[in-house]
Amino acid sequence: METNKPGRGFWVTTAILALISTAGILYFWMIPTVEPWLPPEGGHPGDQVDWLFRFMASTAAALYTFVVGYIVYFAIAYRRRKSDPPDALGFHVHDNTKLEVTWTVLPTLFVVLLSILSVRIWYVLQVQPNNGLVVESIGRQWYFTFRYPNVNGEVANEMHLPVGVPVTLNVTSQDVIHSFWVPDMRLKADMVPGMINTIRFTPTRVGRYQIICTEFCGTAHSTMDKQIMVVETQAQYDAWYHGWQVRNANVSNALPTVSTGTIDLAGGNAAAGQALFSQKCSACHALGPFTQRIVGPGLRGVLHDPTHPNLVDGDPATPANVAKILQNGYTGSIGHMPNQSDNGLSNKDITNLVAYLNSLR
Ligand code: HEC
Ligand SMILES: [Cu+2]
Repeated sequence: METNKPGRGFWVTTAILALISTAGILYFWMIPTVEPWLPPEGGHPGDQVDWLFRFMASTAAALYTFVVGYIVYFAIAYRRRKSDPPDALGFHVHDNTKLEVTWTVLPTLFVVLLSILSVRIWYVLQVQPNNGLVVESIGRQWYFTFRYPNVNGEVANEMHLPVGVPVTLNVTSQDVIHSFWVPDMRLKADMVPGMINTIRFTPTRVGRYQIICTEFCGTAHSTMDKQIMVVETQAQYDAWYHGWQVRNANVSNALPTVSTGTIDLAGGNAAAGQALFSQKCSACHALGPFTQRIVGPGLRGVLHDPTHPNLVDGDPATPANVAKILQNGYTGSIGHMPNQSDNGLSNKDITNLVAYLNSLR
């Protein structure tokens, strides 16, 4: 006669599943020590994020093993046998209050526990009051810039931070939605135009960590992984920081103006233009011939190449017409050249950039 008492097969299966799930728990618990795909944490609360990941992954591995394991075991153990009559009925169980309460209450408690553990880390990341160093990062198509207290303008390319100092990072975007991701720090924040998102962390390990944009943001999105977060000693950081204070001493902090009139090209400073170029244009423009593309055309011969008599908008290649493109932007067959405001340029910046482009041969 059939019975609902678990037999020997059930207990053997349970023992095997217990072994497999223990292996699963150990595997996930030892990440990232045993797994090269997860880099070691570079900071706090990245360590806590990893702890939570290990906890969730290992408990999920154990649960998954038992759920799938029992489904397979029961499907085999209680299959219809050749000897069974065609109208055979399985063993039916109705209403087991104790069991039903257990399988409702235990998962509920577990989910509540997960929420509590997650909220604690979320609090560290997003809610704690500002302290330490406040840095801003601005996402642009297709690079990041950074602003530091008491440094004029923006800092390009690398973001430096002193090790062990808490950082409040405010991120936003100039154009479309980007997302600021530093895998080593377990940090991620969406960069949304017109909105500031804040994350807080403390880098604890000296090193160079890749900054990646993880929100598809246009044709050159895939190139938005070249910039580095440099975590270094306080002395090294101070030297770098003072370097930018000096370098940007004459940069204006005023918001870029959207000008409508003609820009006065007299007195342009090619050296200042060159510095601006590497900061604001080199993500899209190489200093090679017109045919050398990044996003836009190469600009070395833009004003002095006999084979390039006209600009992309059809106007003759003169300084005034280059200034007009910098002012208004231009969208043509190659792509989209942002206008003055989107590139964050003052009139003076344009004057200097044109002087620089004019100096290229
Ligand atoms: C987001 C990418 C991007 C950025 C940033 C950018 N440009 Fe462009 N630029 C373009 C594209 C694309 C074109 C070509 C547009 C077309 O014709 O389709 C272009 C065209 C130009 C041209 C016309 C070139 C020619 O041969 O006619 C000049 C000059 C220029 N850009 C200068 C600059 C300068 C200076 C900066 C920095 C302030 C800059 N651009 C920033 C994408 C960019
Ligand atoms: Cu992006």
